[in-house]
Amino acid sequence: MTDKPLKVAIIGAGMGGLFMAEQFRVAGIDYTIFEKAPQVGGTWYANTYPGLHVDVLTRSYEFPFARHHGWSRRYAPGPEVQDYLVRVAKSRGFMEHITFSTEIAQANFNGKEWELTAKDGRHFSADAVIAATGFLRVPSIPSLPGKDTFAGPSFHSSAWDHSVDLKGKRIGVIGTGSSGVQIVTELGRQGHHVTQFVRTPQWMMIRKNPKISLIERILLAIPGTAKLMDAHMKRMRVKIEGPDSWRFRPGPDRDRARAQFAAELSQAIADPELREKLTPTELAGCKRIAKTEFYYQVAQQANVKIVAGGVAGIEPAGLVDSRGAFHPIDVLVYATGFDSHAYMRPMQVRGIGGISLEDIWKNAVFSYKGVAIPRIPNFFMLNGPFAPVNLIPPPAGMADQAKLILNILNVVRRDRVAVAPTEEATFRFRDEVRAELPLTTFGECHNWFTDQSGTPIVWPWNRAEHTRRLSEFEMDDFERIPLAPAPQATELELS
Ligand code: NA7
Repeated sequence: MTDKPLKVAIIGAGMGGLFMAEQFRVAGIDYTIFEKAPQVGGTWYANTYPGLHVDVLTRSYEFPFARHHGWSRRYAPGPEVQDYLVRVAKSRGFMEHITFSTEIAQANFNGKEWELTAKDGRHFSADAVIAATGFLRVPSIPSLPGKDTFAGPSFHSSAWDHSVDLKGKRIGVIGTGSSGVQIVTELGRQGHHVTQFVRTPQWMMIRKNPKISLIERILLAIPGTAKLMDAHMKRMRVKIEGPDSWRFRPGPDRDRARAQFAAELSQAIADPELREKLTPTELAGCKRIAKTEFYYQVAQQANVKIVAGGVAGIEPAGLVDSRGAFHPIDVLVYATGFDSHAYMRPMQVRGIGGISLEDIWKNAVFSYKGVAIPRIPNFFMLNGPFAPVNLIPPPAGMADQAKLILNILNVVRRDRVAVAPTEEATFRFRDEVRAELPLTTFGECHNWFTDQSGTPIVWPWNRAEHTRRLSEFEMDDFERIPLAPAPQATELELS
């Protein structure tokens, strides 16, 4: 035992990194956040596409320690969330703990502590590492035939190129996930010429996004009335969206949800051909449901074209669809989603005896309860494999994860040891997750919630189960590794 205070490195200053910063501030733990961007915000800093907004109730998206009463709409526009995160970081003193424009490329456990190497070669060290690197972060851009021949500007939805003037341009959007739906709706409403390539139509929930009035904002600032209003909002949400259970469990609620979406679609879309293009064949809940107020309206405008069946190839002046028809395009947007298996990668991580994360995750990604990995000691993740992404508002999920991480860090701090989950406990947990898959809605279809081995990579139970399982802290599930003296520093390879 030594009196040296514990020093923790948080990687990422998005919602997760800021959430952990608050936990460490309260617990009196010394921390530094390394952020590759020049600002906080993570996904809300990176994503700036037209139409970006939160698609869960924004009140449930706030940090519990920094309530905000000034949202302009029930589902707030993205820039408001970004402003909120900057304000929170400034007002709670997180900024002075952040090393900006620093991408950590390597994290090596040397038996005593973590050696971190930034992409530009700078070195740092820490007793423990929290990877708060975000879940849907690494863009997935399909290598479609002829992709590199496209003559105009092209970019991924999460890296919008604002230098491109869209006026008078024919914009192609590939993808119909939440990003594609928000982009097409906004560009279409602005009167741009948009062609959306819909490989798999998806179920959409029509819901209004009203302004929050000044009176409501004032009432939300009063804790007593805010509580009543939040409870009312929650009841309204369940009334509109149905109980949460249908999203992860087959049953009558799911059938009802699907019938409602189908009815909304046929009421909204007059043209039978367009209706057919937009009618999903998949079960409701197979994929994340896109929520929209105006998409169906916009899809029927003369300036918007919906192309069914996906993209067969790309040519300098446009895209060829799966039926062989050519569509002239000047600007191409890939709203094609993210590599949901990347987690903190491409960062290279090496644990006990130099074992690499790449080797550990060679066949499939996995974790202990979404937060830790065997043989990678004193290294924790927010929203790692098996963490909730679908049903539990991010701050609520992070609160459970942070609690477990702090429980483990207390042992690390008290006993000056390195702690990692045992393989036995981790695989027991993974097998429980795996056994749950056939009982879930998303387990019945193809989506990014599962891997090729048939294991979900997301939490398959409800919110109460998340809180319960992560509140249980069994030291038997962990191995304690005595800290060794640091070996001679060696030159670290940079990727
Ligand atoms: P998603 O939800 O993963 O959607 C990606 C979309 O891109 C989806 O419609 C895909 O169709 C489509 N896609 C991917 N590859 C291709 C190719 N090769 N050809 C045609 N279409 C393709 O990503 P989002 O960014 O919209 O949303 C991610 C999350 O971010 C969202 O849930 C929010 O939490 C925020 P497919 O269905 O695979 O046929």
